[in-house]
Amino acid sequence: KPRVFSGIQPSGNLTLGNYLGALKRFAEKQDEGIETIYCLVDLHAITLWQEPEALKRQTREAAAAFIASGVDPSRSVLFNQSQVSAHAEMGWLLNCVARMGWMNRMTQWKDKTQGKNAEQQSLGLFAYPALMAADILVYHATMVPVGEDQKQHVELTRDIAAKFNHDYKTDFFPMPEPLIEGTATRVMSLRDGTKKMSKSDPSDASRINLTDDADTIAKKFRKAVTDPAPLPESLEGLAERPEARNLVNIYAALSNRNAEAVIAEFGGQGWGTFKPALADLAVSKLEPISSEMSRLMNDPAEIDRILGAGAEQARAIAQPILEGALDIMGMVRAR
Ligand code: AQP
Repeated sequence: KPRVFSGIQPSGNLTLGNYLGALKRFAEKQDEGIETIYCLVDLHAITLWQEPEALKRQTREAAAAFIASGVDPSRSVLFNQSQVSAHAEMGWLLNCVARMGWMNRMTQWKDKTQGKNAEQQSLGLFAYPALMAADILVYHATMVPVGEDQKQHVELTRDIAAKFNHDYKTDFFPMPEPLIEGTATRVMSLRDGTKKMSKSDPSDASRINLTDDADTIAKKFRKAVTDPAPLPESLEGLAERPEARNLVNIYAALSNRNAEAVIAEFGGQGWGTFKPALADLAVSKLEPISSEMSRLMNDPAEIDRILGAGAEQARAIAQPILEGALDIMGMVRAR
């Protein structure tokens, strides 16, 4: 039976990249009637230091963003990772299956340690992909909707599952598939079309935050770095123009069309026409989300209640799978 699992780190402001690459698609998967489990991965967030009060606020805000984007806690399981201890326990088991060399090859590890002394990074940051594998495998999830940047981690999850199955001569773990679909699988920075839009980018102008107001959204798109040429008449004309391609893809994803249809409408027009149209579209899609988020944030106790109830549902699925893995690995249990 197909089962979807995915997560987001509550490590700061969620961005338009997180919305188009993840949240919007999470709601779509739920609406297709597939069993969906979504997690705020707070144990991943602390691989880089988080101010404790800020982490709590960000976790509630991310939960509000899920709900405001259409994830319905009565149809999807929605919770924060640290409330379901099976994640950390399965994480340990898989730390003992995964190899250091595999972790060393992860591009996210390389990116996050670039220009820094890797010796000074937390052990958790290095082991992050094994915990992510545990997040997925502890539900026997088969489908993992993610942005392009997470593809390598889902492939590693398959390698870890395959090694476990091989080492213990079992078919216990099903192989999860990354689902990377749509026109916005990699939304780029508004300041540099070769860099991913990221919530941890030091420049706020590089991203649209889900909490930005209409004026800020319009200003950020107006100031987005582009070349001066008008939009091309055909899709091929975007090939060597990463900034233009990014803005066209964002327009396409927000309007549920493909890039071709956007070029058919705007080809030959200048940025003076396209950027305001993009800003208007983004505001019309994001404004209802940000106002629903602020409404939900007025009642943090209700958000905590929703996450607690989701954690209970998650535990009921994860615990027997964790027990199964422990048994296969030879851990004695009371009968
Ligand atoms: N720019 C993006 N375009 C498309 N999808 C994206 N995602 C993130 N950025 C983009 C997708 O959002 C989900 C959650 O990501 P995450 O928060 O777990 O971590 P991340 O991928 O490391 O995201 P950020 O925003 O770049 O966070 P920081 O700056 O903290 O590292 C994933 O499915 C991801 O693909």
